[in-house]
Amino acid sequence: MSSFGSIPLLINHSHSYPPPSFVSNHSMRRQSTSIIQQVFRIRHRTQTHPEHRLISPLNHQQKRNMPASVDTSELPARTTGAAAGLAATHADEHPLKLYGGWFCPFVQRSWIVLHERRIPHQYVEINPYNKDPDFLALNPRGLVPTLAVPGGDSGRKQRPLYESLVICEYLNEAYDDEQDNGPSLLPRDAYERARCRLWIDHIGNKIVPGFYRFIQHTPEKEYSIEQARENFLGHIKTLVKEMLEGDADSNNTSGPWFLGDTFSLVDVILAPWAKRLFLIDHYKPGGLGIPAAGEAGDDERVWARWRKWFDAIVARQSVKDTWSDDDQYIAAYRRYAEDTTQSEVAQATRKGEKLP
Ligand SMILES: N[C@@H](CCC(=O)N[C@@H](CS)C(=O)NCC(=O)O)C(=O)O
Repeated sequence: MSSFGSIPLLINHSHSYPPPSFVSNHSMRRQSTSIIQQVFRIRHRTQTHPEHRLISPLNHQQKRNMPASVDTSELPARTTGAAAGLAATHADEHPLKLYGGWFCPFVQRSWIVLHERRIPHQYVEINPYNKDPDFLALNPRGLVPTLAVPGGDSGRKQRPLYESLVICEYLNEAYDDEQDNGPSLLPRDAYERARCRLWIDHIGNKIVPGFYRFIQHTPEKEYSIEQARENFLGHIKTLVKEMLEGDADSNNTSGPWFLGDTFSLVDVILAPWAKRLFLIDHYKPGGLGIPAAGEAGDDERVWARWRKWFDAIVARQSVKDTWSDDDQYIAAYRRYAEDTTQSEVAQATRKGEKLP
C-alpha cells in the first residue's frame, strides 16, 4: 500500500490508514508498487481530483522523475528538541493529519494553530523535496504544509488543503468551540478581522520575501547587503508602527501582541520568521541590524515595541513547542545563506518573483 494509501480520492484504501513513517518506509513501499498500479493511480487521479484534471499525466511523470531539488540527506529526517516531544504526542493515527517538515516556517504556522486551538491531530514528518507521486496527489504544488481533512460518509476520506494561511484560517474556523479550543485567533468584529488580514498580507508579501532576499544575499548580487537589510527592517517597522497606532476605535496598543493583549493570527503568521532571525546574525556580515535599546535614535519607540512583541512571541508555548534544536536550523539554512538551495522559495527570491 502506498504511504498515502488512505487517500481515497486515489484508490479506496480508506479502511486502513498508514503509519506516520513516510520518510523511512516510503522508498521500500515505492519499489514494491507495480508499474501498473502506478499508472492506474496517475490516471485515476487525473480523472477524480479537480486540480488534477488540469495536470496531464506527463506533467506528473515529469515531476516524479525530477531529482530531489534539495539534498536534505545531511539534515535529520525528523524533528529534534521540543518539536520532537510535540510530534511524539501526535504520532498516533488520527484522521486529521498535518504533513510537515520540521525546518519549514510555513509548516510551523499551521502547527502553532493546531497547538493554540488544542486540535486533536496526527503530525506526519515528510521530505517535501522528494516529490513522491502520493504526496503530489494530495498537494499538486508539492509543498508542505499539507493538511488531510477527514471527509466522506465514514469520515475516513482525506480531503487535502494546502497553503499555510488557508490551513491556519480553516483550522481556526473549523475548531471554534471556545470551551474546547480556547479563543479564536481572529477577532469577531468584521472590521478588526479585515485589518488583521491586511497585516497578514503585509507579512506575506513584504516581510517574508524581504527575509529571503536578506539571507540569500551574496556579494555577487546586484543589490547590496545594506539595501537588503534596510528593505527588510523597513517592512518590519511598517508593521510595528501599525501595532503602535492600532485601530482608531481601540486603545490597545501597548502590546505585547499585534492586537494588544489578544494573541491573533497576525502574530502566528510572523512567528516562524521571528524565530529564524538569529540565522541572519549567524550568517550575514553586519548581522540583522536591529538597534539595541537606547541606540535607535528617532526610532526608539518603534524598536522598543518590536522587542516587546519579539520577547513575547519567542516565549509563547506554542512557538517553543514547535521548534527543533537551534543548530539544526543553522545546518538547514546554510544553503540559503550561500544561495545554493534549489527550493522553490529560494528560486523565486533569486528571480525576484512572488514566493510560491
Ligand atoms: N506558500 C506556501 C509555501 C510553502 C513552502 O514553500 N514550503 C516549502 C518548505 S519550507 C516546501 O515545501 N518546499 C519544497 C520545494 O521547494 O520543492 C505556504 O504558505 O504553505
